[in-house]
Amino acid sequence: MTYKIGITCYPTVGGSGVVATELGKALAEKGHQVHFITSSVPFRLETCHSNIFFHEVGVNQYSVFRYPPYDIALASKMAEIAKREELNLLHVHYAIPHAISAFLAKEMVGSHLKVVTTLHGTDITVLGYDPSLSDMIRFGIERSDQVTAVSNDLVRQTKELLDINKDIETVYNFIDPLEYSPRTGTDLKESMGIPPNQKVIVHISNFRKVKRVSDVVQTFYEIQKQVDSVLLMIGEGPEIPVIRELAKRLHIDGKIKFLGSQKGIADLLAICDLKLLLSEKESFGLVLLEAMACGVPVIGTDIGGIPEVIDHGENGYICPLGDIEQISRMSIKLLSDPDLHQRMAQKAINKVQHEFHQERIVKQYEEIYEKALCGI
Ligand code: GMT
Repeated sequence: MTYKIGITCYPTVGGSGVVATELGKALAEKGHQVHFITSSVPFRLETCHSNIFFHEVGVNQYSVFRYPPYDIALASKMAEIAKREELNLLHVHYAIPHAISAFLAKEMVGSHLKVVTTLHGTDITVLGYDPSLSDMIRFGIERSDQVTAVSNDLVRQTKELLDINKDIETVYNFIDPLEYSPRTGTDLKESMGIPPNQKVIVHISNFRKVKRVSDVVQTFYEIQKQVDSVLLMIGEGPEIPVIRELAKRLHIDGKIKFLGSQKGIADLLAICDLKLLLSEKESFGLVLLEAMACGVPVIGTDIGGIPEVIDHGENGYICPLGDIEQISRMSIKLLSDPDLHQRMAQKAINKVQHEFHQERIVKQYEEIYEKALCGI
């Protein structure tokens, strides 16, 4: 059975946009007709596909509007596309405002149009605490036909924080195995001026406060005292100047390469030996999967969905939030023992291929669509 599906997400850089876009691409490959309804072309939607359509949401800038009404324009576009293209369902990623706009569109089109909402994290773990939004988030979730969240921990937090009884199914993040897999034979390390024996540690994020990037720098400060290493910082965000300043104060700025946003992440991961994600909020941690799929062991904090991704001592380590001493100790142990590193790298690859494989997760979403359409 194939469906006509409208997908709405934040189209700029970010895990939720990546998951939504990769899902759309995979669904199209399986014969579904996919209509992206977003403010601009999702950044991962690089290739043309006969089953993929893009509908831009334009907002009227009329001068009486102090704030252009994006949510209404989105609802209106969703309803227009749903009617014209005879969509079966809208799958929205991120509760605010997408679930609310989808609810409005459904009211306009009729109850045969189903709404599936996927919660990605900060729509609950940050916005859920905002009294001006929490009732609206609850409403959007309760009025969706099916709701998913990207980890068991996010399901738990959503139910507790918003006092919701509705079933929320965990559907983990996934990666495209063709894009993320171990690679050898690149001369990238050499071309970046990194000596062959120097270890490469990497951090990838949007450099917001929740990512605690200063903990990454503090950890690297300890590591480089004992292991000849370099730190790659990939991504852009408001904390970059703070991090640069910290690196300077610690006299390790010469050992840190700030690469900004990058497209060929798999090529960069191929030269990395360890990935650090030391966030204080992280509903899943898509970047962990990307690293693991490329055979890079990971160290993450014991918060959110991270313990559902990393098996402590098997394919990486889980350390207490902010415990620089323990994180550094584990990093040095991993970087100094080639056999341990090799074992963990292989287990990381296996875990991603078994539990977070695109095929498995896309099938799970298709089953959820079926449930929504059957009114279960
Ligand atoms: O990590 C971010 O701040 C971006 C954010 C987003 O909304 O795009 O990512 C969230 O969704 C990803 C995909 O489901 C998850 O892998 C990230 O863990 C999650 N981020 C947070 O919970 C902070």
